[in-house]
Amino acid sequence: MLSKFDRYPLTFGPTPIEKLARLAEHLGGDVEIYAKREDCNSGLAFGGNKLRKLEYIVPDAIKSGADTLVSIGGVQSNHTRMVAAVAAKIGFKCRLVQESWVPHEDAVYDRVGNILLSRIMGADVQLVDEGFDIGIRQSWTDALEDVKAKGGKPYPIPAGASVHKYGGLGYVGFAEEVRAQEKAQGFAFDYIVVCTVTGSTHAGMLVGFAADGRERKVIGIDASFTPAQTKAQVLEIAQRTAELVELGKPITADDVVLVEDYAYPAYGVPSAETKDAIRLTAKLEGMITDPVYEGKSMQGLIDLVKKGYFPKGAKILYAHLGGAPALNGYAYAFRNG
Ligand code: 5PA
Repeated sequence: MLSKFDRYPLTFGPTPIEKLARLAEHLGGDVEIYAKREDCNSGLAFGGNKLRKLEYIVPDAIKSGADTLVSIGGVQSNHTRMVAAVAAKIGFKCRLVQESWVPHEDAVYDRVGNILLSRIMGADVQLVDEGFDIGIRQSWTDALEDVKAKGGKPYPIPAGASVHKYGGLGYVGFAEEVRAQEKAQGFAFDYIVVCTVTGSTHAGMLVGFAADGRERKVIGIDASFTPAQTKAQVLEIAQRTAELVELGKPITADDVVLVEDYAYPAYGVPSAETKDAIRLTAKLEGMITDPVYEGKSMQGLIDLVKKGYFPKGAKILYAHLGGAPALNGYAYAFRNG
């Protein structure tokens, strides 16, 4: 579905699929759980889901004649860290707007983890005192104007690269890659569990898996705590991406499965249950998830398995999308493990 699009390789290649046997056993042994390790996909600044998306955006950035990638996220955004890494790799400058999306108080929150890495990679990091919103932001359009005013040529990359015209393509590729891995291993997955916020990861998967009728088997776990906006954005990106790749069948609102129960108490703030899910996965599997995204989707996966949401014998693929560097901003919560 993607052969007509330019791709600039930023990842190692297909990501491994790992069986989480001890976690599945701990949860009663009725289902099989696997993790697709998108968190280990690249040598660029610890990798993660944004690189698959950026692989289809970088050729357009280079073609445009721009010299500065301009993007936006929260203070501990993984996405902005990945944009900083990609800018370094392709020889662009990088301007990042980091808004106060998370009502989290920690003495070193704006000094460690993702933002630390972005600074080390040479990005021009600007802290802005605005709250959470996955839409287009004034601070970001101001930054684009500011780069121009200073004689630079900005290339705009929206939050999570999601509403970029090519933002959904990378995770169409994920679905194609999973299909090839399923063929090689001799079985297919019944469900794919994914963390959803700005929407293009989920949307891309939905389009990719729609090609073999599995669009409603992609179970999004909302971590935005603004699920109506996130769901609408997933649908909009999926429909646009379906047209781009000529899917040949319509994507409707009912195709977007988004579980809203685990994003509480706020975007970026882990609940006691999120922290328990992070500890459990770490202790049983040595697999690290974060308090903002993957900890919440892991909490959702664990709870849904416990509730019997998945039929006995189901094979579930958990997409591990990265994000561990943000843990440094939450050190106090884990001071006793
Ligand atoms: C992010 C996003 P989508 O935004 O494509 O829905 O992906 C959700 C997601 N897991 C899941 C991890 C580790 C993520 O980083 N992160 C954003 C960021 O600024 O880092 C875009 C919000």
